[in-house]
Amino acid sequence: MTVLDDGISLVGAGGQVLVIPFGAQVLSWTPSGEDPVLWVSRRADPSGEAPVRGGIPICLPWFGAGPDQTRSPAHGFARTSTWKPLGTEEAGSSRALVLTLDHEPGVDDAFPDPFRAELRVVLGDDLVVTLRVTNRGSRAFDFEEALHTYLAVGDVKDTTVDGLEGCEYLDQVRGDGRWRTQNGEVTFVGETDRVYRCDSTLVVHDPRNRRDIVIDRDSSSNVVVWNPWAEGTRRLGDVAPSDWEHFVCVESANVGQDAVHLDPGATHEMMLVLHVDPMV
Ligand code: TA6
Repeated sequence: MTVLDDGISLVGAGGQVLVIPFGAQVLSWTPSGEDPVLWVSRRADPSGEAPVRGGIPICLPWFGAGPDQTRSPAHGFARTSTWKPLGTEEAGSSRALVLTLDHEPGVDDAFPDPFRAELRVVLGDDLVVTLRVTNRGSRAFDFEEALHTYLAVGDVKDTTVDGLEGCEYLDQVRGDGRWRTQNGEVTFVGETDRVYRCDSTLVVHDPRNRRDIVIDRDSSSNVVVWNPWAEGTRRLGDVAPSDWEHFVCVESANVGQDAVHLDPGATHEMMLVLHVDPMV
């Protein structure tokens, strides 16, 4: 039995979702009559010793190596922690699942403050994923978060992302710390790793699959757009050589200068809504 065999499924009129308690990771979402929308690597590590490559990993309470660039594991410990499923709910044709993670004080030197994280996954006509973080301590803290969504696309070289026009971004591939402005839609012509500041609705156009993936967000100041291309894939042990062509990560996030400041007892809620439309 591996962490990948441990999934909880939600099945409803809107389709099917699979969530694993390891990382509270949504591993698949297949709307009725559609192909799967989320990409999972065929080389994903099932051992529970490393993050699972694909689906919607949760980056929390820091992103990458954190604000000081020294923290490990990369993207925080939430994605390699086992969350507690609280059970499923049915409301009309919707199906929901809630999982929680309690982080106790002093367990991790890099993040000593206690918090409760709650992930709510709702399957209706759309997929709605809400991440709530509550400060259970007696002092304020800052945290970073991302829903590191791997979208399955026919070919990333033909894929475009609309909705980021005019938004400022940091180019992590150049790594020069300069803010640039997005001109037109985002296209993919090489390794791409950008942190945008924007709050608009996004549309990922996937002409090969003749569909658009619509991304709505609430309380997320950033969008991270990532594809490793061939070069970056060589640095990853869990992606087969040509599989980078078949996904793009478009992540709802609050990172860097947009990290969330949370007072004692306060809760922050970030929401992601995914929807698929046939391409017209
Ligand atoms: O979200 C983009 C990013 O932070 C990239 O810099 C890239 O490294 C990617 O995430 C994957 O990170 P991971 O720790 O899952 O290998």
